[in-house]
Amino acid sequence: MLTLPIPFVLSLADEAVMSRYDSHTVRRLSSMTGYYQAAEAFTALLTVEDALHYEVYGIDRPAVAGELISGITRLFPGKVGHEYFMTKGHYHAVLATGEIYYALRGQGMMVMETPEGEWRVEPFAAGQVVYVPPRWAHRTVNTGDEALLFFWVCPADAGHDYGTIAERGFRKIVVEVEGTPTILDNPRWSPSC
Ligand code: PAN
Ligand code: ZN
Repeated sequence: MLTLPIPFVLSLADEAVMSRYDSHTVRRLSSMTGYYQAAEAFTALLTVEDALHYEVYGIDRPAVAGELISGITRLFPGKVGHEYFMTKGHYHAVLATGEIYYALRGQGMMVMETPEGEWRVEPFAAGQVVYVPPRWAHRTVNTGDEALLFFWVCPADAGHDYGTIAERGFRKIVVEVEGTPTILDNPRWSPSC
């Protein structure tokens, strides 16, 4: 099936949005239940407000080989205990698919790992591009005090496997230690699934 070119404008103004998008996904704090280390701090935050945690604007395409999907994600700043706000993170359902991430505003890190046990945590501040190769699960972390905004592009048929990360987490977490973003072993990481 022939599909048509899609031009759109991605503004870098404070409330950056795309001039065209097909989907808008909203993740509130409550959707992050079980993801952070500090359960009590999480509950305390949630009691104050089930605030917007991150949002994704996407250009949707048919999930067939050759098509690409793209969009922007805005991840708000904050911490649960000492752990910085982050996205859920996922493997692609089709493991053999990669992705490009391009940071537009803010300060952060990308946490990545493979089923074989390789891991990397890369700086992800405005201007930084990270190529996520096939087989690498990926999560974005906001270590700054403004929203972290980034553009991403991946194969339309990649799909998302959230379950693996939801159950066992990533091997590494990013927490504030004496005012500095610091990479630590995840004490709750478990290989059992
Ligand atoms: C991105 C992410 C988006 C939201 O579009 O899906 O930033 O993060 P989570 O998927 O971790 O909730 C992507 O990697 N797509 O494949
Ligand atoms: Zn992805």
